[in-house]
Amino acid sequence: MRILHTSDWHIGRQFHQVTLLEDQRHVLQQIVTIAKEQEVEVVIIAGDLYDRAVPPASAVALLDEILRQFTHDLQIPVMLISGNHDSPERLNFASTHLAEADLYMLGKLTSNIKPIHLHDEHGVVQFYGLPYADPMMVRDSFDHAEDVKTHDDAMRFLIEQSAVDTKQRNVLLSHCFVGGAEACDSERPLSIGGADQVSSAHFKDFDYVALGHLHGRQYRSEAHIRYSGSIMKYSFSEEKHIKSVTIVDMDAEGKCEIEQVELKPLRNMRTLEGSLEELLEQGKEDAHAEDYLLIRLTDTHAILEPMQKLRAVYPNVLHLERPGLLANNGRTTAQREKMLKGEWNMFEDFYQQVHGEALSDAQQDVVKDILKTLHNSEAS
Ligand SMILES: [Mn+2]
Repeated sequence: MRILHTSDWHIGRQFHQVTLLEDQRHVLQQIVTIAKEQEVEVVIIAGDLYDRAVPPASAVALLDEILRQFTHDLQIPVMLISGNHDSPERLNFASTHLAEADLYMLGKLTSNIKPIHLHDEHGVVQFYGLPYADPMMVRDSFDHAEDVKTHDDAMRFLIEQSAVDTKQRNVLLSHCFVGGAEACDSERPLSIGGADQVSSAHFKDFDYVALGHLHGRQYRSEAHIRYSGSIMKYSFSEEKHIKSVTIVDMDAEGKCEIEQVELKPLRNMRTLEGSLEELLEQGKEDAHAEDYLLIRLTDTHAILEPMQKLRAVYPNVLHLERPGLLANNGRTTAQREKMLKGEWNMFEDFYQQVHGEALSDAQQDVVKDILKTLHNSEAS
């Protein structure tokens, strides 16, 4: 059986007040194309379909459009679970009816965990989907679950309840944090202080484990226990990530061959460092000037409206850092003298930029007087 595993779509997410919907449509459309070209037999999505429990209408419309292309246009079954960003009840809406159309939306945990059966030429493959649930939700959903205190307890309990028939081939979908895995800045922690991690030992009865939650693609302890990673970069800490979907070929014995197919973003996320002058110059030649950028300006003097100047060549600068200024702005007593000079130099630069000429001698005296008065009143 050929499976396409993806997760962490986060449809409707904003990044530094910019909506990413167009970028998300671009990569989701690629996933539809990959599913078609690779002739996959099922698409599985391991949680965080939406970025928020109450997603904007435009996000709901985009998910609807993509799911329709899979299940209706291409006739590929889709199975998905909720993640910690999704609302279990909302994702579960009309799921019984949708299942009749091969769209399996497992939004909400129930006390009756039953696999979905899909068939290939070798027989049945059982797909177990565990919607995201914290320990309290597990205690509320089951009798006799009062001992479930941690996420690890919850996973052990849910797998026991699943009563997996190991004579069949089995696939698990889960949205969780497997111990020792590598996190990044765009994931919302499941709980504070490391109590959110689960052991990969719970997954021994499964031939493939499709994980969601962590946004960097990676596997844990064995190659078939893996995170597909998010569909695009959602923080600058993911700058070096390669985003992809995972294609899994499962043979008659349940052995898996794994391939990762890269996704190409509409706009990449990058960090640029240099002086304003250098960056403005290289921006003119930059074929990817539309990328989402974090810019670190190395200039040590004050600059008037640097963001506006940068956006003239790089329209999607989202964040600006001034390491050059920080280096100049130490606040120890020993550096007080230097700081006074720093303020003076900054004002000189500022005046020069606004008026296009330097301060006259008389103006210099006035500014120096003002600075002295300010510092004296601060000292007293
Ligand atoms: Mn996520």
